Amino acid sequence: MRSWSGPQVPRLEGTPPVLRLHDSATRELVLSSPAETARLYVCGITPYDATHLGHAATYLTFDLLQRQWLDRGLDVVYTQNVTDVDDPLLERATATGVDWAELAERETELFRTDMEALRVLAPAHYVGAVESIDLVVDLIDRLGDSVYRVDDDLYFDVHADPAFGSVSGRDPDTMRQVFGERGGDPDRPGKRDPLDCLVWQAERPGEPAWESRLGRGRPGWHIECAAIALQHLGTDFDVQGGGSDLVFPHHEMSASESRVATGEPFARSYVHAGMVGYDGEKMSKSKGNLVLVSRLRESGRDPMAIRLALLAHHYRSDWEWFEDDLVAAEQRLERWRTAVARPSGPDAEPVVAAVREALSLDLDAPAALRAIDEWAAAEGDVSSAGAVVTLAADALLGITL
Ligand code: 5CA
Ligand code: ZN
Repeated sequence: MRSWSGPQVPRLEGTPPVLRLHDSATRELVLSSPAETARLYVCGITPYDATHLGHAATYLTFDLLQRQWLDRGLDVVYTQNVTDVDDPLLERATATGVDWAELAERETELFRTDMEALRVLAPAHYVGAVESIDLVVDLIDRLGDSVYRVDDDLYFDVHADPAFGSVSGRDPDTMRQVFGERGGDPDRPGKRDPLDCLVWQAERPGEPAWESRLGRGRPGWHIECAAIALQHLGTDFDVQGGGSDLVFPHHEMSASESRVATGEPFARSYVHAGMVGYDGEKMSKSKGNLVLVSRLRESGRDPMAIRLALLAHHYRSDWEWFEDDLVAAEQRLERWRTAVARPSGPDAEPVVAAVREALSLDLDAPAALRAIDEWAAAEGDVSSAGAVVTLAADALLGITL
């Protein structure tokens, strides 16, 4: 699948402090110190509707993370998938009378355009489920005896993985409940364990299917991400990322499947962004309570203000979107732009250090923004300061002033 063209990230002088990130698996801050290359997998969209601010906030989180690694002189290999065949996509296509593949292509294109506008760094590998079917089939083969049939469908036996449960830390009862709420089928007769997940779904009437040695069918969701991540990053990569709605079952299952197939750890850390709400509920395509990036752009809102509005919330918090957030971000952007355009300002070195410090501690963007606010509100006589702050806002926050 074609990626988008992300921005170039300028290099800054000096060295940032060590980077700490919250890992969902250990529920602790862990050191992120890849040797030379940082490897990142982020779960991509299911393209049946346009990008909303919740998606954008999640992708911005991992954009900030990459900028942290880049600031430390590391190379980043970033892989993201597109779930371009799955139940919600097929249901939407049927309900609206459009071809599922056309719907997926159209919404993926809109997503790319939104990401470009928001200056989100592009993945090196942007990979669809459909183009990865052979990878999925190979990975299912590697699962050996841990895969079994229910009718013509294939399931993964979660008991094959002694470490099952280690990503989410949830107990079996909670897992069972959440599994049912998030696309799983705990009550299907014939499964060894209610939590066992589908890896290959045999062809259903009227649905797309692909020929394979497993029979005609299509990939399960979790194995799709496991296969794509392993192919493009290998095992034991640095960070598996996504929104917190993916901790269980999605990231739990992908990690388990991968561990059983390879005998190696999947990711070193699991990093999750909080959920953005709107009108009192999680913003979601299925509920339809959406604020779309593309609509805001069409109505003339500056993408940099949208970006700033999202960065004003810590990535791990759940928060609700209000129109005022964008107004406040527009005012902040205006203050910053005025401040960097002054003939001189306060020394930039302390503010760059403060921004780095904030982001190094679990990507605390709100604290980073406050540091620039303070610089912008103060007076000083350093003539290069505006240019340095402009460069730092670009490199570390992705904001062009
Ligand atoms: N295709 C799968 C992942 S493999 C999927 O979850 N697609 S999605 O389109 O539903 O979501 C895309 C990304 O946005 C996921 O990382 C998801 O966790 C995140 N996301 C979805 N809704 C929200 C929200 N309201 N707030 C923050 N992030 C969200
Ligand atoms: Zn995924």
